[in-house]
Amino acid sequence: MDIISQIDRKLTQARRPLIVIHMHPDGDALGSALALARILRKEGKDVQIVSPDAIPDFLQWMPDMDTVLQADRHPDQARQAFRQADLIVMLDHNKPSRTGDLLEPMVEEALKDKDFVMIDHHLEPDPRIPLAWSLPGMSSTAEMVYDFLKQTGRLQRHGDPQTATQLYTGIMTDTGSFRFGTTTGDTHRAIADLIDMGADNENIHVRVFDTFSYDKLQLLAHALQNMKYLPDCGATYMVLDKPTLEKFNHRPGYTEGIVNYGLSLDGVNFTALIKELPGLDRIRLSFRSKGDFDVNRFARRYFEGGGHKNAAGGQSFDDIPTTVRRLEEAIRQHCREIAGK
Ligand SMILES: [Mn+2]
Repeated sequence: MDIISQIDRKLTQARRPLIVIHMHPDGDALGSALALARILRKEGKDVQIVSPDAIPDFLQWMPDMDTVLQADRHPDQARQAFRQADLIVMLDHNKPSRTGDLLEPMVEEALKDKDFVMIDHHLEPDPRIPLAWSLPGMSSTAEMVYDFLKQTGRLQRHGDPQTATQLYTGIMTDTGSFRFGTTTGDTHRAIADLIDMGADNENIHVRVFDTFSYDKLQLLAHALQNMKYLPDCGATYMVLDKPTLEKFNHRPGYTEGIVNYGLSLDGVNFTALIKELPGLDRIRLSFRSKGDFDVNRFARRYFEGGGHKNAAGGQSFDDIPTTVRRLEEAIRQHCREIAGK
């Protein structure tokens, strides 16, 4: 039996599936989880989505968002949800550690005696999950969930404008509005189908991209004003330290998308964003690239991270000046490679 049929059977048998997503959830994690949950609820299942932490403001509007349990605010309810679940569904992440310090032990505990399935597009899925449908070449987990729901006939039976909106948002956000290299004809065919099903594409773009607060726009301006440019390497990077983020009243999701501006400069093939988020014991880094330079490998090698070829994340336990120095050294190491010379 192929993996889709096996996952289909597990979901059909489950009565209380729990869908867990990664920390700092993005449009893809939430879109995939909300759509799958909505369809499974129509099949009479008692579904719980658990998010490790807060939902960014620009995604709050998504249909059914009030059904998501935020674990850092309700840890006891999260614990209870894990105990009660008869199937754990990992979406848009490849290993339990991606769920953060609070949820990881709950996921690990569940691994001992509960069934698991995973649908994900990150490299190297945890080998302890036997029913892992992992396609690292895919644009998004939402496109995989679309394929899954379509191939199992669920989307045709239960799909509605809300499901279409959830999946559309997931695919749109993870493809940079259908422009990254992972966007295929199949991606566009899925999107066309979702628009036919009632996804209001214009409205979704407005809600995700044109709802900045004044503070967030000022934060972006600050980041751009202070961008470092290494023209000989075709690289840029930006730094948002804690005082800066606090000055602009940082909220979850505020730094979303800022990193992409570093790549919009002509001739630049690599960019990084260094973030010293308030309340976190480490510095987070985001990496983006155009073309051949592999930021997944870069993130793994220098900053204990990973992700995709053209979009990845990492972390640093050093302070800002040391992290900046390490980043510059790493960029210099790969200068010619990044510049494509
Ligand atoms: Mn994703």
